[in-house]
Amino acid sequence: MSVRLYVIPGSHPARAAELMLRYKGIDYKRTDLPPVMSRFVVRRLLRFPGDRVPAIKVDGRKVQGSQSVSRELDVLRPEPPLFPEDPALRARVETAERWGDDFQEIPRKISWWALKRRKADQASFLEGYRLGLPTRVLVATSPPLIRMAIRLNDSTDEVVCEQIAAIPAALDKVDGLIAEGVIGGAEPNAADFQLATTIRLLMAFADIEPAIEGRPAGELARRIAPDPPGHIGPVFPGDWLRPLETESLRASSN
Ligand SMILES: N[C@@H](CCC(=O)N[C@@H](CS)C(=O)NCC(=O)O)C(=O)O
Repeated sequence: MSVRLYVIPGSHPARAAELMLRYKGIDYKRTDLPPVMSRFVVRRLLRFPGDRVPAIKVDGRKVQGSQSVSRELDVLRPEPPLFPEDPALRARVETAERWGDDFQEIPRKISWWALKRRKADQASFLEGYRLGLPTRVLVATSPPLIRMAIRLNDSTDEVVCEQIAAIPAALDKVDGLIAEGVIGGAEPNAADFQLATTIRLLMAFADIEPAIEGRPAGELARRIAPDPPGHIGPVFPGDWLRPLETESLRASSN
C-alpha cells in the first residue's frame, strides 16, 4: 500500500491526519505545500475535489479532509480503531469530531493575523517542513502570501477579537467531553486527534497558553500532540484578551 499525505506547515487538521497515520502504524510519505498556493496545487494540479489539506492518496485514490481521513484509515487498517464499536459511543465521538471542524476555525483565523505581526515567529512553524527554499527566504517573501491568507480566512480585527472571545466556551466544551469520557481515554479516538491538534495550535500563542495550561484540555493536547507546531509571542491587544484573563486565573487556581 502506498500512502501520500499532503500538508501545509502548521495546519492542525493536517497534523491530526499525520498523527492518526502514525497511530495506525501506516507507512506514508509526506508532501509539504506552501499555504495559499496549496489551494491551486491540491485542486488544479493534484486534482482533488476540494482545495484544502489534509489530503491523502492511497494507491492513487484521493481522500480529502480530516474527517474523511479518519474513516479511511479505519478501513485501511482497523486496529487500533479510531471509532468505538458501540453505535451510541461512536455517534458521540462523531459528533465531537464534527464540532472539532468548527473549533478549527479559531486558531486558523487568528494565526494569520498574528503571523503578519510576528514575522520572526513564522520560522518556528516551518521547522521540519521542506518547501524547497531556505526558511529565511520563505519568511522574507511571506508578506503577499500572508495578506492573501488573511483575506481568504477573513482574519479581520473584528473577527479575530470575536474568535478569541469564543475560546473559553470552546475549552469548557472540550473539558466537558473529557469528563464525559467521549475523548481523553487511554486509547485515543478520531475526536481526540481532531480536538487535541486544535488546542495544541492555540497553545502556541503566548497570549493564550496560560488560559489552557492546567486544564484537562491542555493535558490532552500535550499527550496526543507532543510537539508544538510553532510559537507566537505576545501580539493581541490587551482588551481582546480580557475574556481569557479570568480563564487563566481559574486554570491556575485548579
Ligand atoms: N475542516 C477541514 C479543514 C481544511 C482546511 O481548511 N485546511 C487548511 C489548513 S488548516 C488549508 O488547506 N488551507 C489552505 C490555505 O489556507 O491556503 C479538515 O478538517 O480537513
